[in-house]
Amino acid sequence: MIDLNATVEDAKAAFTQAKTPAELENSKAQFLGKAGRITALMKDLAALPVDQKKSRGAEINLAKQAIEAALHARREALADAELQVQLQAEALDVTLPGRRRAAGGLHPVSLSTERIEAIFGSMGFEVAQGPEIESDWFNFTALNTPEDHPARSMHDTFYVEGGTAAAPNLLRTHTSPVQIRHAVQHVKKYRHLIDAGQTMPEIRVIVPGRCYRVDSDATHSPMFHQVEGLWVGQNISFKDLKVVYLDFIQAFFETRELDIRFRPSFFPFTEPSAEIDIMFGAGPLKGRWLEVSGSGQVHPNVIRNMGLDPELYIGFAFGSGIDRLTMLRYGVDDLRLFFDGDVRFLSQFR
Ligand code: 2U9
Repeated sequence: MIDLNATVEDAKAAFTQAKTPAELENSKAQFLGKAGRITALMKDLAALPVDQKKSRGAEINLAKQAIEAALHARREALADAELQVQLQAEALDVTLPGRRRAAGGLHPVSLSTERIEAIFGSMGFEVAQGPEIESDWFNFTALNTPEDHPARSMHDTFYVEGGTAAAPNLLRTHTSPVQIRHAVQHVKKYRHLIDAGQTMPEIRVIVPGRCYRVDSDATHSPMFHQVEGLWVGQNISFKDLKVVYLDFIQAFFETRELDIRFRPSFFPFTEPSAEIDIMFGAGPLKGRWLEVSGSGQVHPNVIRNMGLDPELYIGFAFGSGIDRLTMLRYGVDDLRLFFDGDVRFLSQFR
């Protein structure tokens, strides 16, 4: 008679040999399947005498249960092993530092613009904004620029669609048109005082913003940033321009060791006009005169275009390149770095 213990041991050994669930199911068939060894043992029962059938049947059942238990245990072991492999493959190191979102920061030109607004704000200047697409009247004509002035040529100015041949539209070449717009609004608001012979509150405004010119090299960009200032009243002179600009530029560069000088110049919108140079008394730029601004006393024709009488109102204006001031402040030697969008450069200003 076949040894049931040996059959159980054979089954256990075969199950242990099975390294995958598929191999295990094959082994199971050899013992518990239709053509398996337990089924064969059951069939043999029929040939036994009645008195042995019951006890042999019970023994076979016990053997079958032992094989089923071994099968079940091996199934669990294989499933466990599979899970372990999967867990290892998908393991997360929860102690790794998370991926932080890098903190953003303002562009150096924006940092300068905020500084400039704060400094002039402390001197009582308003900050005005206006359109970047301008009419030829606000950009040139109102600013006393002759019809045949070279700045109006298509070599220097970007003309855009939307105007007429007589009144073309363009990308503003400076922020001066915003000052004209601001002055016209201001004068309209105080017209009743002016007409009654009373004193109008002074116009004191700066206009920072983007400007456009057909120009491109290491020191010129087709889009650049300018700040222009305007102070108009009944008794505003070049002397006021000098103290305002000196105070501004010393605050901007955070040093009192900074001198300024005025050199005669020409602009259509100011008369007389001057370039403003600065010289540091210390630091890497010490001792060199650097041109940073144009300026002048507002031309009588421009005062008239604001709706004011140039016999009664007078003022000064200046215009500085914010990009250039920013280059000097941070020691940047190529203007194009401001417009490349390279994070390695920009992140230094965070
Ligand atoms: C009004 C009247 C006059 C603004 C002025 C300049 C001189 C000037 C340049 C400096 C460097 C432009 O960015 S830049 O290339 N600007 O030289 N700007 S006076 O004069 C005005 C403005 C508005 C109503």
